[in-house]
Formats: sequence, C-alpha cells, structure tokens
Amino acid sequence: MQDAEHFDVVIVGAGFAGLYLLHRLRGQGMSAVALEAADGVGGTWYWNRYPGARCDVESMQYSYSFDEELQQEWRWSERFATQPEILRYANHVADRFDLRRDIRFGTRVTGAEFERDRWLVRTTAGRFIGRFCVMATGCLSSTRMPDFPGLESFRGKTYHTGQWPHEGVDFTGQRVGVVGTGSSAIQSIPVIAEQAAHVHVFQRTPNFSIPAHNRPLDEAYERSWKDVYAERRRKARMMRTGIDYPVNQASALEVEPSERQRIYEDRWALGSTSFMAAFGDLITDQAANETAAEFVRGKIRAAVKDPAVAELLCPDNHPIGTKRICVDTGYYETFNRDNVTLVNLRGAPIEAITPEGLRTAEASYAFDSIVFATGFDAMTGTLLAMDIRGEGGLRLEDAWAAGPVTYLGLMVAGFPNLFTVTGPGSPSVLSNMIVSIEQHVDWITDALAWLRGRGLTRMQATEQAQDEWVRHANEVAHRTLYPQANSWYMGVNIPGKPQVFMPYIGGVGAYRQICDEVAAEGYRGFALS
Ligand code: N01
Repeated sequence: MQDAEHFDVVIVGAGFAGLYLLHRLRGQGMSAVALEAADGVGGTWYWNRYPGARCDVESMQYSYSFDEELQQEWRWSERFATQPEILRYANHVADRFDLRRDIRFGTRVTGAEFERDRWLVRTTAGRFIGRFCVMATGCLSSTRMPDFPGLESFRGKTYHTGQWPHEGVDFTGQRVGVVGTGSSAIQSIPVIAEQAAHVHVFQRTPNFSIPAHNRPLDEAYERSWKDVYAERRRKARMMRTGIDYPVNQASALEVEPSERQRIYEDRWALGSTSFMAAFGDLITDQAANETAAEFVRGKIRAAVKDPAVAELLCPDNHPIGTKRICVDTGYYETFNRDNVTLVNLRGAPIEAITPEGLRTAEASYAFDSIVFATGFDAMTGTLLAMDIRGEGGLRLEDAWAAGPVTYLGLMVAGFPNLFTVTGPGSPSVLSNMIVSIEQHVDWITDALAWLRGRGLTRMQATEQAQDEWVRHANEVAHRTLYPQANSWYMGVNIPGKPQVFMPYIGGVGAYRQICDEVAAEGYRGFALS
C-alpha cells in the first residue's frame, strides 16, 4: 500500500493506555504510532472537563506504577485529583517520555481491516498499516445523547458532560436544567448550583453516593505510599478492584446490628468506593446488600431537610453497587439549597426539548442552559462505531451481534493481531483503570516480544477458548447481584443494545493470575503462527 504509513503496531487512542503502550513498544524496539481523535493526550480526562470532575480512586493509586522515578517525582495536591490535575499528569508523562512524536493528533479512526496479514487502519488523516493493531480506545468514550424530540429547537445552550467546552462554562445567573443523576451529574450538580440562579435536576433513577471526604494530600500520607510504593502497588494489583483499601471478608448478616452499624459508620467516615468492601457478601447476597443500602438511605434522610425530597433521592430499584456507585462532595446536601429543585421523572418522563427549555409529561420548564449528564455507550460503543473487519471480512458488529465476546477481554476470535485494552470480558470498568491498563499493556507487549523471539507473526483467540471464557465470565457475573440492575454495565442504557454483563467480575488479582498462567503455558487458547 503506497500511500499508507507502515508500523509494527498501530495504536488507536492516546489516553492512559495508548501512552503506556507507546512507551513499552519503544522499549522493545518496535515501531508504533498512536492515532488520537483529540488535539491532546489524556483520553477520558481530555474530554470530561465538566465542573467538579475528579477521579474517585485516590490519587496515590490512580497513577502509573511502571516507572519508579515518575511515581516518586509527581506530587498530587489532593486525596482525589481533579480533572485538570490528572490531565496535567498525562501531559507530563507524554513529555517526560517524549511520546508526542509518535502520536498523530486530530486523527479519528473510521475503520480497520485485516488484509494480507496486516491491519489497514483508515482515519480522517490518512491510512496506516500495522502488523498488529491495539484498540486503546477507553470504555466510556462514546457519549450518549438521548434522542429527545426538539433538541435542535432549544434557544439556549446545551452541554454533554463528556464533551465539555475547553474554555469552561460560566453559569452565573442562569437557569440550568441537568438531565441525569449518575456519577458525572452527582459531581457537577453541587458546583453548578453554586453558580447558577436556579438548577432543576431531572432524575429518572436515584443513585447511591458515598462522600469522598476529599482534602489536600498531607505529606505523611504521601510518604506512607512513596516510601514503599513498589510493595503497595504489588498489593493493589492483587486486590479485587485493583485498589489497596481495607477489605472485610465477613458476612454482613453474621454480625450484631449495632456492630454492623459501627462498621458502616467507619466506612462512611473513610469515604469513597471502599464502602462496598465493608462486608464480603454485599455484591452476592440480597439481604446483606440491603443492610448497606438501608444504611445509605438513612444518611440521605439525615442530610436532606425536606423529607419528600429525601425519599425521592433514596434509591429503591437496584441493590447498592450494582449500578456504578457514585462518590460525591456535598451532593445530597445540595438539595437543601433554595436554588435547587429535584424533578422526579418516574411516571412523567421528558417528552421533548422545547425552544424555551424542556417538557415532561407533567410540566414545562424554561432554561438558559441544559446539561446532559446522560452517560456513554460503554465498552463497545467506540469499537463498534469504527468499521472493524477481521479475517475474511468478518465485521466486529456481526461477531458481537448478541453482545461482546472475547477471550480474556484481550482478543476476539476471527480478528487476528487485534488487541483490546480493558475490553469487555476483562475487569476494566470494575477496577482501578490504571492498574488494569498497565496489566493489559504489559501482557500485550510481552506477548508481542514472545512472538518475535520465536519468529511468529500472528496471534488469535481460538473460538473454543473464547466460548469458554464467555461462559465463565457469565457464570461469575450471575453469581452476583449485578445483573439485576438496569445499568450501563448491562448495556441497558442504549436502546437495542444486547443485554449482557460486559466486564469480568472475577476480580483484578484473580484475573491477572489467569492471564499470567495463559502466557506461561505458551499462550494457551491462542492460535499462533
Ligand atoms: O453516566 P451514567 P455518567 N431521561 O450512565 C440518565 C464513570 N465516571 O456520565 O439511570 C432521563 O452513569 C440516567 O438515568 P437512568 C463511572 O464509571 C467516573 O454519570 O438510566 N434521564 C442516569 O441517571 C460512571 O458510572 C467518574 O434511569 C436519562 C444518567 O442519565 C460512568 O463514567 C465520574 C435519560 C447517566 O448516568 C458514567 O457516568 C464520572 C433520559 N432519556 C463518570 N437517559 C469518577 O471517577 C439517561 N438518563 C468520579
């Protein structure tokens, strides 16, 4: 192919996965290019610039571990880093390891085709050929905008949290409507409410949220990590979520109610997602789960002064944790403000966006701005938006017609030499993403080096290994309460999307062991030639 540029590896995406891939491949003497639609690095942290955006995994853990000097020299300012700080970190890494020269910015991939044993990748800025192709496209990178009638007619401004303007938005004095009450909404609503004249929050499903208890990072805490970073990182990698926090294996039903209450209070005071590790059976036992759910409902009732509003904010249709648990700073308390109104969409959904604002089945509202915090076509949306064709022209869309199938979340049968980082079938969105990204990048790049060392050029998942993995992943998921919720983990938020539990819930540590064993056995379940 004359007009195309040739590489050993074509990487799609320059977020945390793409950056580390570039670095590792270079270290192995392989040529690689990263194709990035945005004008900068950072992936999710490049796009999600909405007010209040921050990570809900602690800064000391939500960072790369692959380079000791990097992890020692970088200083986080807060327990949970803000989006601008994480984006600065991504840029620092890109500069520190001189990665930009191999990134093509403003280059959106439209399709990828396996032909003559190579991947031909088509983009908005030319064609690229790689012996291997790695999709480092993230799990929450295709925003979801419900197709409300009249959207174009609105005379004010509309925003999606996942595509926030780079220059920021000043809501001072404005009447603002926020649609959605997931993680993005829960982080942004308290900040928007401080600026706006009035905020109406349109809620379809109330969510469980745990306080972040964010604070400046104190030096003693930083040292407690940095002095033994390698050891703590090793520990995190073997944890269920890839996060090092205290885990209690006991059943919530084994302890006296007063003791259970004390344990939940301690977890509440600790803050963040570690709340779900208060007991060992919260995601597997409905009765145990309900004790945690009711504890949080009690906190909501205590925080929100108007009992009717508090009741509306209390989640009642899914076990706690089975929709992604949220982490907030003052979310429930925000509903005590005079300038915040909660609108219950249950039984009265949004019917249309109007020139003035928005109409539900019950009332009309006038706004200057509407913020859509309506989420993403998670895990598969970005991959399926590209026209990906494997062996014999097999389309990914067809291979995944009944839901995504993979072997280990790393490869798809029929798509040789194509890898996915944190793909469906791997722990991915159920974990500390950077831990999972590093594990996948290490595994993929080790596999490529192994192939090269044996003069092999082709690797693909066998149908049999894939079937077994999908069966196992489903079995593990259905031992938990997760499939009970109408969540984006299940694809329920996208009309027509097959409803399967997409991530692997066997745990980050257990999954890593499986991947390591597969490699140690000469890449069991992969056809190599
Ligand atoms: O999106 P979501 P998100 N009418 O899908 C509602 C990660 N993240 O951007 O639940 C009315 O969770 C929808 O209602 P329902 C994290 O993994 C992490 O907030 O479908 N409402 C829901 O309330 C997270 O889970 C961080 O009934 C409609 C909301 O929109 C993931 O990203 C921060 C509607 C969408 O919530 C996605 O979070 C932010 C309609 N037609 C995000 N359609 C941190 O690390 C949708 N909704 C902190």
